[in-house]
Amino acid sequence: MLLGLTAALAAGGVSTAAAGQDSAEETGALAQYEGKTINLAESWEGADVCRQQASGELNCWDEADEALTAAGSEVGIQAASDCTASYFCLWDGANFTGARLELPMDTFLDLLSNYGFEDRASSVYNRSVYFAQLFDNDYSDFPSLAVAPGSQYSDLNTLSHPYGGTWNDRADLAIF
Ligand SMILES: [Ca+2]
Ligand SMILES: [Ca+2]
Repeated sequence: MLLGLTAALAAGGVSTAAAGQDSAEETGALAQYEGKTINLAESWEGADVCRQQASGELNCWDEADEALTAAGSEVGIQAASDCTASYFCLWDGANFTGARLELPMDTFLDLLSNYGFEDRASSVYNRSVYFAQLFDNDYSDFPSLAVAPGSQYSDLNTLSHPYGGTWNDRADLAIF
C-alpha cells in the first residue's frame, strides 16, 4: 500500500491527469465559478462549495445559491446531508460547516493541495459505498485515518493523530 502510494505521489498529479485536464503538470485544480476559471490551489475566490464531477469537470458555487435551488431545504443550516450522494465530502469547519469539497470515488487518490484543501479538513462524510482513507503526508510513513462507507466524523478534533494532537487540519491526501 505505502509503496503504491509513494509511487503514485512520485508520478504526481494522478487525479488531475485522470480528470482529463491539460494542465496535469501544473499544481492546482482548475474549476468553474461564476463564469470564470479559478485555480483552487491558489484561491477559492469566495466559493463555498466545490465538486469534482465524475466527468472530470470541477465546479464551484455559493451555499446561498444551493439553498435557493433546494426546495424546502433548511436554508442556512449546514449539515452532513449537504454532501452529494456517492461523494466523499470534506468541510473546512467542524460539524459540516464552512467551505466544502466534494470528491468522486472513481479516482485512486486525490492530493488535497490541488484543491487548496491540504491541512484544512475539520469534518468529513464518506457518502459512498467505498472505503476511503485520509493521509497526512507531512510524515514519511503517511499516517492514515480510515473513513468507512457511510460514516462521518463531525469533528476531527476528537480523533487522535499518531504524531500527537488531533486529525483536525492535518489531512493532505484522500485515497479511495
Ligand atoms: Ca479546518
Ligand atoms: Ca498534513
